[in-house]
Amino acid sequence: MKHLILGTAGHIDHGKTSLVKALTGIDTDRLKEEKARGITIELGFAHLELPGGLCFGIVDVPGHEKFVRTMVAGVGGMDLVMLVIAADEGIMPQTREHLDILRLLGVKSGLVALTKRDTVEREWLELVTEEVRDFVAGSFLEEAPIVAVSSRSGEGLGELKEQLARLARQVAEKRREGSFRLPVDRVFTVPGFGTVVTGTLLSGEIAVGDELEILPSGHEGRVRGIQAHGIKGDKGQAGQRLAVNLQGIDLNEIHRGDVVTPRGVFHATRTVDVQLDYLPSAPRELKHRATVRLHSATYEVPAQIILLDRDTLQPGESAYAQLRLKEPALLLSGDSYILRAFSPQVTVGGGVTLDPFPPRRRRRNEEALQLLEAFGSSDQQRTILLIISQSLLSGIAFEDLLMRSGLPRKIVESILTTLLSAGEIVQMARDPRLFLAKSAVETLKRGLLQELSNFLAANPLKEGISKEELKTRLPKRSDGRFFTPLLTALEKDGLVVPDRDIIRPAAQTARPAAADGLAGKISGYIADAGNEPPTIKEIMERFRCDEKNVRDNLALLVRSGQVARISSDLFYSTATLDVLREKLVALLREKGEITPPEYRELTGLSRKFLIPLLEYFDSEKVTIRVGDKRVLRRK
Ligand SMILES: Nc1nc2c(ncn2[C@@H]2O[C@H](COP(=O)(O)OP(=O)(O)OP(=O)(O)O)[C@@H](O)[C@H]2O)c(=O)[nH]1
Ligand SMILES: [Mg+2]
Repeated sequence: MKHLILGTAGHIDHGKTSLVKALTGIDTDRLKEEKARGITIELGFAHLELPGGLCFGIVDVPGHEKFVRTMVAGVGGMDLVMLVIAADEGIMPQTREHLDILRLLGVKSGLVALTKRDTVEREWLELVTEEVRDFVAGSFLEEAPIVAVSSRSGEGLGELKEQLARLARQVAEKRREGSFRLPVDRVFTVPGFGTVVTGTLLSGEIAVGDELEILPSGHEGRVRGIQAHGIKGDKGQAGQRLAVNLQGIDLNEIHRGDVVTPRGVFHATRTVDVQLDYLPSAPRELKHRATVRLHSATYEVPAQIILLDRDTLQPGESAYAQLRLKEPALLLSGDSYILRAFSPQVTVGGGVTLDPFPPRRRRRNEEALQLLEAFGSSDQQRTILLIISQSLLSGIAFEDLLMRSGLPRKIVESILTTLLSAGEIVQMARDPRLFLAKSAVETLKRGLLQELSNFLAANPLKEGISKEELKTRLPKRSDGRFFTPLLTALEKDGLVVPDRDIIRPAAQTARPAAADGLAGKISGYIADAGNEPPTIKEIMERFRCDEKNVRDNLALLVRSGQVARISSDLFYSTATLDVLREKLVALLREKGEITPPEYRELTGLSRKFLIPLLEYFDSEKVTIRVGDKRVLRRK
């Protein structure tokens, strides 16, 4: 069975509801007020089966200009439309406005029903038919059948059904794959069952027991029961009108305009980039920052318009724009919307959502416009690549890519495979999968190499940087999870060499400080000075270098074991120190204890060297101080 949604549209009193009743036997005007006033106020629902396995859910909309917002909510799921024009009155204001709305909301197929056939003469009918032909020229109804019918006499109904069946066979059913979206058009309670919502399922499949989430509120519940066209079932599929009984959701927690979705799949947004068509019939130019009412699916929300590449938009022009919504709403890439002015309350434009989660950027940004162009074209690979490359150094996760692109999972998967094997993008993490553009990976790699060389320049005697330290030097806008794969890539490129927890540059064989031989000279200078080695200052003066350089070289000599650090300002050659230590130990073995003057006598050292040396030997656990004497420390 092929499931499609057939909708009505057209001016008030032109016979939409009567036509639905004539086709289905169902009177969709249920409300007392509708009966009393003879007009449709709320959306009406019926269903019709036609030979050849065709099942239509029918949505009957109100024609009154006060209820255009209700009409818009009804258009959301329509696959086919019957634009109803009364033969006696012809084209009227809401005939025009409804056709604009159908067009902007992306309805692709339908026909014109010239109703009240019984009230006009043949010549008049021909005249009106001509007028209608002109009216629909250039729209999706340009080639559509125009069928004259009378709901009163039944004339033309047979042909109408035939034409509907013919069109229905050409229309593709809604996407059954993907996650379900059910925009709510009615909410009520059924005693003993609780909250029930109705709507047209836009995509996917919904089944009894499914865990669900209401967007944008985030309330969570479960599907308790489903009815399609009044018949109970365990599931509903895209293109069907459904009544869904919700468990765990109170009546006051869900309203028309909300969307029922699986739990944790979609996110509402407050900013969207769109393609905007401003209608030729709009009463005045559209200014940057103007506020209008946005309608999509079954909701409406005030939105400010940011014109991305100009300051005003004239009636009849199109542009890229950003819509900043006053409240969050679910809007996916590819979703249509319309815009209505606050005063006068008329439809002024609409179009298609391109980027539902645009990054913050300035107006007139070339990259933004490029991405929107890609979104608008059918070049899905380019769109995905631009999204990834414009996510710069932070990259983007697979699920976010799905949300952002609005493309089916399978397609995104296969595009990613192509881009990965072409080397245009790189997968940087597994769970969740994170992707970076090749250029971003190169930038990050270069950045790490630069950090490594900055570090070595500041610490000339170190051989490399610790992994930990290098990781903290990743750019803030990047992601810590990228560090390991970046490092692995640098190793593979032969640019760095890991040495346990230290990362060394591969090219560097000789250490920078040793290269100019300064360390060797200092070492020789200290060794030659014997028991009374030079101060830091003296070394600086001797070799005409700054203190940092001297200290770095001393640190290197200490590490290599040529020199020993006695205090912050006193360095002995290790050979000299060994002799001094031996003398001290020998004397202590002999005498048991020693005072500083006795040690001075033994070595001939001045006080300047003596005290730090004795303290050094204490700290080295050779000696231990007892009062003003030293004794050997025993184990
Ligand atoms: N003679 C004649 N009258 C019709 C025909 N179809 C509808 N009418 C009458 O036109 C009036 C309006 O019909 P509806 O079907 O309520 O019109 P509608 O387009 O649904 O109106 P709204 O929903 O309020 O926009 C009613 O009095 C109908 O009886 C028809 O084919 N012939
Ligand atoms: Mg009606």
